[in-house]
Amino acid sequence: MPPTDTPNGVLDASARRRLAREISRLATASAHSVLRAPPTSAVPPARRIGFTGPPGVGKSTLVGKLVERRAAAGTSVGVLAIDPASPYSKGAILGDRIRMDQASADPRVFMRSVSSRDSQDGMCNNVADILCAMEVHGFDEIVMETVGVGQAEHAVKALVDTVVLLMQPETGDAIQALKAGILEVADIIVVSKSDLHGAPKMREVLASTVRFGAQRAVNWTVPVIGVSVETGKGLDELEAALTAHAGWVASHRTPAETARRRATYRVQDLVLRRLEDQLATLSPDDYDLPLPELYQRVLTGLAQI
Ligand SMILES: Nc1nc2c(ncn2[C@@H]2O[C@H](COP(=O)(O)OP(=O)(O)O)[C@@H](O)[C@H]2O)c(=O)[nH]1
Ligand SMILES: [Mg+2]
Repeated sequence: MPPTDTPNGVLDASARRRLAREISRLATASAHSVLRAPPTSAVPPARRIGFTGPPGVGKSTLVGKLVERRAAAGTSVGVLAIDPASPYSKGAILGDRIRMDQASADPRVFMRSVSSRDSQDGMCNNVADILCAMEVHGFDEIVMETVGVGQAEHAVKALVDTVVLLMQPETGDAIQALKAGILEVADIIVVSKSDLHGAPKMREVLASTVRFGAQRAVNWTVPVIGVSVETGKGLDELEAALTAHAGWVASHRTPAETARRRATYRVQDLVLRRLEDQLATLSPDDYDLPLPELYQRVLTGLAQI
């Protein structure tokens, strides 16, 4: 629900409660119900930053630290953390809340974590709408944390302005990431836990991969930054890279392009979810139909909104 005062990202207790409830509602709402009343985005929109990477790589810890620093500098920040679906997800949510607690005591910071439930792409339902619902509150920045599981990266890429990918030293993650093409979505790469042994080596591997890989964006070379939240190493460098990338976005992407990219993701997400629902209504007998007929049946069902 939009706030009544001029929104500046500083929410009182009741606005916080309302936004938290709205996020929970959207995270589990059907495609159908969202279509009836889609939240609209604010003008001017918030700067959106996504943090992604494997579970345990240090995303929540880094986001907590960064948000604390930015809030101290006067920036209002809304954080959405999307947890992986797992039997332990309750623990994971609690873990995120506790680690981000220090930052969330600041009135300029709003944080919420939601479960990714059973979604294939590691996202919750209606993530595009949740971001819009947050945006109307006037945050300067919106930060989204997602677990890197294949498709999620592409959702993040479509929905935020800057993607920060985290990798930690001494794991097979880098190799896996190279295979899966995950590095391709990153605007900034962070080697997390750089107080640990093996961080310089990991940085070197990633930096040379970036250097010798195909350059994806004109005038932007993906920086690889060693960061440790334990020691504070690399945090200034990361903030400088975020500022530099904001400048790049401002001069290389038009608001219309950004809006189109987000709208494309949104409609694709809604249609895919409708399709899943539609497929679930088929009976075993339907699969005996010739393929063209089965195809037609599914299409007809999809059209019946
Ligand atoms: N040594 C070290 N450990 C860290 C650092 N950042 C995070 N961790 C630890 O890594 C673990 C996972 O962190 P978390 O932020 O929950 O990772 P997430 O699953 O990616 O959100 C926690 O036990 C953190 O304390 C760091 O800079 N150095
Ligand atoms: Mg986390």
